[in-house]
Amino acid sequence: MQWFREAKFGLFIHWGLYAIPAGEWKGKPVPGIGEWIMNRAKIPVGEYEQLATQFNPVKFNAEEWVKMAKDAGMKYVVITSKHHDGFAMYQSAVSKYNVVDATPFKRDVVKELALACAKHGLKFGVYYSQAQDWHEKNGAGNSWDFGPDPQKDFDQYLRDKALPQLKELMSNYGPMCLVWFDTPRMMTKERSQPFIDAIHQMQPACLIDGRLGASGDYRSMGDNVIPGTVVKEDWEVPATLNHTWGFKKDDNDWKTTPDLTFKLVDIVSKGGNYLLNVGPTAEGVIPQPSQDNLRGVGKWLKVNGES
Ligand code: JFZ
Repeated sequence: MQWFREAKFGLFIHWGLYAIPAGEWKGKPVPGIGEWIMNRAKIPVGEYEQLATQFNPVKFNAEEWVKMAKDAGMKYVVITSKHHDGFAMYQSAVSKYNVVDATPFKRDVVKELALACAKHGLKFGVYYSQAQDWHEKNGAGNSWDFGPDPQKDFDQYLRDKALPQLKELMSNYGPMCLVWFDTPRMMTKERSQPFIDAIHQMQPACLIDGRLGASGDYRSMGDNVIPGTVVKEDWEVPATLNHTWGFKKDDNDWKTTPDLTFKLVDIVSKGGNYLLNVGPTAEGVIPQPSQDNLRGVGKWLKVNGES
């Protein structure tokens, strides 16, 4: 826990195929958060999958993202290695539905970021949606293609995709500081245990967040929720800069730099960590207002001697 307690401030990155529609499907705005568009618009797998053939973020530069995080005073970076849509942002032998094998881009995003973090001295971790996988017939969440969850062979999905993919992430990307699991639908303690065992065995120093389905190494607060008082256990607040996590072109309601700075100080004073999110575009660019905000917080930290 040592590094986590000292880190205090991290960069969350929600990036995937959903950055292409960016909140709009067939010319119509889809309500809700950007990375949920497949679910909110009930897009069939066969149609959504086609986005992969268009994914070509030529402006992606891992080192620039990491340098920005450093300028902000952040100490760790967590990227969506697979969100609920089931698309892996790294090369996976378990499923061809990944950024290297299914896109014209053909580059391993997780690898490039892991290397850039190592080079610039930041900790690196991954978000992995262990339960919801809208691409798989037995994954949780996709009822529009595959029917209700209770009728699925959820254990088949866990055994054949989620757990093997987690092991790939633990094997191929150097030291992981944490795995950020999420929305533990249908995850019992028994179903969570193989994930815990694999992480403990393969990377004993890797932390597990609070949303796996069994108690983790620290508590993940509700999104953007800051507790009123000091909390005894270790905790983290995941938060957006606007309202969405994944890029949405019409979400321009940005928090201000003073507000973000105040929230950071508030959280840190109560013993927590602030994991602030950016949603890069389909071209691989972090929206300018996000960059300006994060660098603005970093400037305050510098002036006030905390960074
Ligand atoms: C989840 C995801 O569904 C979402 O897309 C995003 O990745 C976010 C960081 O996590 O959404 C949640 C999960 C938990 C809570 C709220 C939103 N919660 O506990 O308040």
